[in-house]
Amino acid sequence: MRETEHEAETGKRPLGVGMVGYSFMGAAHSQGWRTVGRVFDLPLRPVLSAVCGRDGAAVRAAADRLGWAAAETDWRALVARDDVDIIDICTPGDSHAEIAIAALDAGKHVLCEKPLANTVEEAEAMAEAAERARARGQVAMVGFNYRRVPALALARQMIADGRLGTLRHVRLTYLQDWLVDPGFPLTWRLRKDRAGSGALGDLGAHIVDLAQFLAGEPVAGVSALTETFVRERPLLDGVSSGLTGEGSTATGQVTVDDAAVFTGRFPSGALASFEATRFAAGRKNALRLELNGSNGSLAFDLERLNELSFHDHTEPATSSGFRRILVTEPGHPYLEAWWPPGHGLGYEHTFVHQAHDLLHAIATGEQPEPSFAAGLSVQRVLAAVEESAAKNSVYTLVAATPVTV
Ligand code: SOE
Repeated sequence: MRETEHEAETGKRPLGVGMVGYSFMGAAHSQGWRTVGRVFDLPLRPVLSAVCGRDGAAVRAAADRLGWAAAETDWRALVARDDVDIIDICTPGDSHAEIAIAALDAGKHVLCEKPLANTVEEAEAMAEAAERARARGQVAMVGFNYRRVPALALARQMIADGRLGTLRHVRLTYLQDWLVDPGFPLTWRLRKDRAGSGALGDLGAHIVDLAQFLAGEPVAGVSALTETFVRERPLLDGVSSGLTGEGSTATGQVTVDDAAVFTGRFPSGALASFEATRFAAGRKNALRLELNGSNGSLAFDLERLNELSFHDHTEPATSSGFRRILVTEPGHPYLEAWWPPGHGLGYEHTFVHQAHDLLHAIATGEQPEPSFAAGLSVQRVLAAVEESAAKNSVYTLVAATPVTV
């Protein structure tokens, strides 16, 4: 992207961003790109060059609403633009691999929403393309934004510093309830051909990535159960979903999981448990975790994301217990750029931090995390969960006992 006089004076090199997709994640990423330069002092200034979507009128309206200078209806034209240096992929998983590999091969940096892909094979091809691009000085990152909650970045630092001692338990749940109503229509997230999987890839991907991020090691093995509670749902509009004729009121098959429950083991011997569901009535976006070690425990609840609970087991039992760390000090991750202590951040700030970390990596030539290789590692855990659940092999039936419990 060409530099203006002003940019030459401020020393902030402009970097053009091109975003594919403009729904929930597109809006969240746009917030990150618009805000990052106003909060963090970086040698690069992101320019929202163009946003892309198939529906011309809708994407032009989105460009206006979200602050993008132009609109494209073909992602290939977006990748070809000279004023785009970063391709930001905010589409359903079935298009991640094609767009990311083309963008990397065209010399662009890439940010790709999670999960990295719909299959391990796609994720492997993406990781290989990212490796090739790395040699050319390009970076690629996956949008596991919860790593950038300051409280969770602090948790990782504390664990790495040994504050928990040897990890024994890694326990995460991610609970939502937007599918409890059987009348909720068959959207793309409920179709395997579009989303790859259901709660497992959407919510489970986050907690698998966080487990590995916090533990500092990959999950080595899993045993799993998955379930689809509501197997048939009304079609949004037959034509738009491509499944039936104009204005159909027919139903369609749900082809993904509604919930996944699985255990895991780390190479260090620590045990993990995971639960991802869209049927936890009353839970809106409840990502919760607790890690227990030989010297203490950490606990976190996304619905109270400025807080981290810490128990130091090395303290005398008569005065120890979980205490709340309010993660708003300038010495906490990312917080120096924001408000004075106690003023708190929210969900959207994780996308500002994500934009910061990507731009910082481009400016310094470092590899940002999570890399596509980290995204592939998560994809392999998701595939193992699906394989274990399909085999049902590790699920041992308990002999029936004629008793009222
Ligand atoms: C699912 O509804 C969802 O939007 C996920 O796709 C996001 O990754 C998560 O951050 C919020 O919930």
